[in-house]
Amino acid sequence: MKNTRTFTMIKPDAVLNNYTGPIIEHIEKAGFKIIAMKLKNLSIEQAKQFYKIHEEKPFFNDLIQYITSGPIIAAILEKDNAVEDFRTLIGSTNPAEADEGTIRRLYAKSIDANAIHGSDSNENAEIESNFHFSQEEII
Ligand code: 3AN
Repeated sequence: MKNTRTFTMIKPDAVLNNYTGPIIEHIEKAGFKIIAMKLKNLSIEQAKQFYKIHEEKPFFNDLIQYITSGPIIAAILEKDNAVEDFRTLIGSTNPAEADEGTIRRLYAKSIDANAIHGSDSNENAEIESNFHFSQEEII
């Protein structure tokens, strides 16, 4: 994927707390264009595949249980320097360490329920986008 797209997922804690609207507004105000979006429940199998990179980690089972505990919103976003700028916008993995004004600082409760995901590289942005969307679903 070019340097102009990233993949995001608004996680179950944020969806269930009705933070979807404020988070999407925050993203759009930062200059990102939504080019694909859907609300869905992940199956256990899909969650394990999506987080395969973490399967050896001690928090893996909790992560799978959490991410399948309610609906997520998957989206593809477009902007120059999308991956890096979006990681800056969401803040550190641990919301307690996230900068003031970042999405995780504003809307996340804890490191394991941290409101939002953002791809960490152009390569992963492409893999994650293709995991959730077919070509026809992308504007
Ligand atoms: P990020 O989402 O900031 O890229 P990753 O990719 O390292 O963070 O981790 C993926 C997800 O795994 C995190 N969003 C978080 O939900 C969970 N996670 C990461 N590290 C921990 C940890 N030390 N304890 C519990 N959950 C964690």
